[in-house]
Amino acid sequence: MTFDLLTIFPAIFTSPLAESLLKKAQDKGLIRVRVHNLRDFTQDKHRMTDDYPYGGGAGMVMKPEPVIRAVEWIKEKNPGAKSVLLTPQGERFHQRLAKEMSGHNHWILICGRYEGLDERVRLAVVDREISIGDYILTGGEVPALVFIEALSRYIPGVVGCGKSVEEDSFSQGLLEYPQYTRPPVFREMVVPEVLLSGNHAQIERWRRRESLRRTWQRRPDLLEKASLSAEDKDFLQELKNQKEIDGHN
Ligand code: J9Q
Repeated sequence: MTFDLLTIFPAIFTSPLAESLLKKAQDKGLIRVRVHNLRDFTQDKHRMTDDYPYGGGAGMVMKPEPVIRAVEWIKEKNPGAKSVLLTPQGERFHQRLAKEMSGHNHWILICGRYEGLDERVRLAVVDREISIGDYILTGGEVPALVFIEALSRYIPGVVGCGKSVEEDSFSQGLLEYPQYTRPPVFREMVVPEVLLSGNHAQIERWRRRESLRRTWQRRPDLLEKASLSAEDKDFLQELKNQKEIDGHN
């Protein structure tokens, strides 16, 4: 899978792409990430990528020509490439979208700045618009990294342990159960005995229940879409009944 990044701050990507999962995925040839400086697509003497907004107002707006020139240059050489604009106005990114979009193998990611992008860029060259959530950011660079990592994880061989992609909390639709490692007692806090028992059926049952408990406590909205067994539903009913009695937690 290829990602072509368009940004006015290429250095932001240096470390995130040079460490951990994304580095290994590149080293294995499973993904290819190319970072392009939008300034290199300007044609004026001062290599300007932004300008004052027509109609006035605070901040600067990204000029259309460098972005459009960059996207068209990449698309000419790669007719299958699709472009994504990272923007708070885009479709909300989530796990299902990451999986879906991992089915396409060439993405051009346009990192806009917060004040905005000339509207004609959208009309001319943008195929999709994606938001990673409702918060203020300075630019689309961090959202682009989120996009790259989330899609890359669906490429066979990128995630070390083959099973853990679809098993991971969001794919399952539930939050993760609590994890422990050595030592068995730390500052008087003990590891649940069942985890030391070696009884794998009991351990699986405990983990499932803790996932359900956490999800019910912290993200009850997720339970609506999760696929739940009769035993899961019984356990959730127990939790709710217990809450009626306790009046808390
Ligand atoms: C470019 N806040 O926010 C959420 N998803 C994308 C963004 C974003 C932002 C500012 C600039 C993208």
